Amino acid sequence: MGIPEKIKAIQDEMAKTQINKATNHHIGLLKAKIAKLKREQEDKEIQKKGVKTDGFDVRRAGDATVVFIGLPSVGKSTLLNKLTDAKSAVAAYQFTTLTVVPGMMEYRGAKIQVLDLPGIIKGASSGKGLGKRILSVARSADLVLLMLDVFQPFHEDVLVNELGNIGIRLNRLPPNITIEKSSMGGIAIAQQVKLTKISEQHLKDILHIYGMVSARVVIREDITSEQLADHIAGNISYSKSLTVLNKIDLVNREFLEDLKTKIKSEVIEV
Ligand SMILES: Nc1nc2c(ncn2[C@@H]2O[C@H](COP(=O)(O)OP(=O)(O)OP(=O)(O)O)[C@@H](O)[C@H]2O)c(=O)[nH]1
Ligand SMILES: [Mg+2]
Repeated sequence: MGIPEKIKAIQDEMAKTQINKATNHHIGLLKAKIAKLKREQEDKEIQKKGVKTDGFDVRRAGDATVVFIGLPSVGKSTLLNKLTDAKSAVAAYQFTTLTVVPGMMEYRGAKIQVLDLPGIIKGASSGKGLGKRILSVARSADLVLLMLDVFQPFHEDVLVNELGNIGIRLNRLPPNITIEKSSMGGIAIAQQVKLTKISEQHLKDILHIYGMVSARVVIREDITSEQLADHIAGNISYSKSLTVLNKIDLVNREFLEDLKTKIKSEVIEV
């Protein structure tokens, strides 16, 4: 069985498992196994191509870099053109922008590089179209600007998920843990805080999935199993993000106020 089939088999098993307290542990391990397989697949792709599957080539400039991530036609290029000296093509149809378009914005003496990107769609992270390359640009950005259209305000989850799938975590810090492999002695855990989201056994099981049988683990934060798997798998980037709700000129105040009670996170109206 190849890696994609293995992933599929585990996903099928997850779909069949009811989520409750008793199965939490099991589901957590399955997720860790998937994370590990995905990483192996990524490594394989890199080996095959000989180069890292990096994003578009853009020379970083200025004091900080901001990238625009959003579905097609939400108005990314329009905003770039307003904020910077760039002239990125704007049109009423989808997928107008096909490559990275950089612009430079000056704000209180700071030069901020703004990168306009092609729109992404659900499934972008699994390599549909240019998806992966587009998303990868966000990896080294100082700020990811998630852009939503006022008539499609619930797409934030899609954007967060797609970025998450390629290992970009938004508005989160790396987990405060250290794992040092040792040659013998099993897994020794030093807990500086009480773990409430994961049991000690579960933690050991996840380490075993990654082939660690002897290690010294120091935990300084109440972590989840996902955070643990992230830490072991490595290659995760942690970026800051803001969410913009664009095209608010098309609706009235009442519509907007009602909408904002339904959106989970805070948004900046543009
Ligand atoms: N009413 C209104 N229309 C806007 C606004 N921003 C952009 N538009 C329009 O929305 C359409 C799409 O704008 P673009 O800036 O090309 O959108 P994009 O997100 O760059 O699209 P892709 O490059 O295809 O991903 C164009 O017809 C714009 O004129 C806005 O704030 N208000
Ligand atoms: Mg565009």
